[in-house]
Amino acid sequence: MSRTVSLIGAPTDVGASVRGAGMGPDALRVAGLIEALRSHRLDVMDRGNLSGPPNPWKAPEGGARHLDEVVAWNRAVYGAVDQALTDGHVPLLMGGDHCLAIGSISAVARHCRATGKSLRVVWLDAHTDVNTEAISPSGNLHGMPVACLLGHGPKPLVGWSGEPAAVAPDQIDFIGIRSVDADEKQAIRQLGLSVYDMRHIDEHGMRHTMTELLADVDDNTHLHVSFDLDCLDPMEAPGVGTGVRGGPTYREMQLCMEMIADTGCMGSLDVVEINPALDVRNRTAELAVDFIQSLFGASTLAR
Ligand code: 4U7
Ligand code: MN
Ligand code: MN
Ligand code: MN
Repeated sequence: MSRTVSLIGAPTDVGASVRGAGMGPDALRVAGLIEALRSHRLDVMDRGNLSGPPNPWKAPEGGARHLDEVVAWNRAVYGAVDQALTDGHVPLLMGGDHCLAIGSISAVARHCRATGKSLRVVWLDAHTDVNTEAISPSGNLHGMPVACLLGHGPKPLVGWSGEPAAVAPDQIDFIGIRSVDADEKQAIRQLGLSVYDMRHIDEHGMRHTMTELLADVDDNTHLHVSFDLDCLDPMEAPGVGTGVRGGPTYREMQLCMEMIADTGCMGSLDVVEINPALDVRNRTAELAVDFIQSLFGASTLAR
């Protein structure tokens, strides 16, 4: 794993209908992300914030809200993540809402194909984000990135990796799921997605769940982690727009992150959906900084 991390800020909430996620990148900086990573002897390059169109706050059209704006932001994200990977760095995308994973993971998928790496995506979220414009109850594109990456969803957001689908269903695993919409459930079954929902974690524990999920990760694996802060219980992480009670605890999440770090295979990361407007004294961004450190290999007794 490269020891240089490229921080890429994407300050937008165009994929959501709750305002505020656009302040996420600066909340992470204020919470000390750069200093924290440097304290673990990582080289950190802060690439600053990308720019893109403002949020027009319009109603959905054709089942999707702000499609043009979401395309524009994702184009910027794709370019920046692609550049970071070309430079041999680990891109850390600071959202912004979760629609940005389309550009981020499409760039990662293209890079993996070019370098012969096998891509695995770990989706940490309360939601599966596999709605399409045909079935979404909200029209919000932050609920559709997985569908787009699998080759479904609005046409302008599909095919960015150079293939019809950036990832195949067996390349993505979901952790922490506890809110899936009615038609989304059917899509999950049809696609055969691996969803480790909260019941699975309750019954088997985080350790067993992660052991199972990471079992076939090997030296040639590029692990991409897409971390939606609403994965956590809202008691821990109040600063999110679409919180759902009943999420993993702080300790369970730490174990999840540490087990990912132990593979040594994490090559890229999204940290999304932090909403400082709904937060309590930047607590959710500070929590995110704790977990990001663990993902990069910090642990209680590690130097
Ligand atoms: B997030 C939702 F209806 N499923 O599609 C939708 F419940 O990126 C929520 O995971 C999506 O935070 C949440 O609007 C998107 C809703
Ligand atoms: Mn999400
Ligand atoms: Mn979510
Ligand atoms: Mn959300």
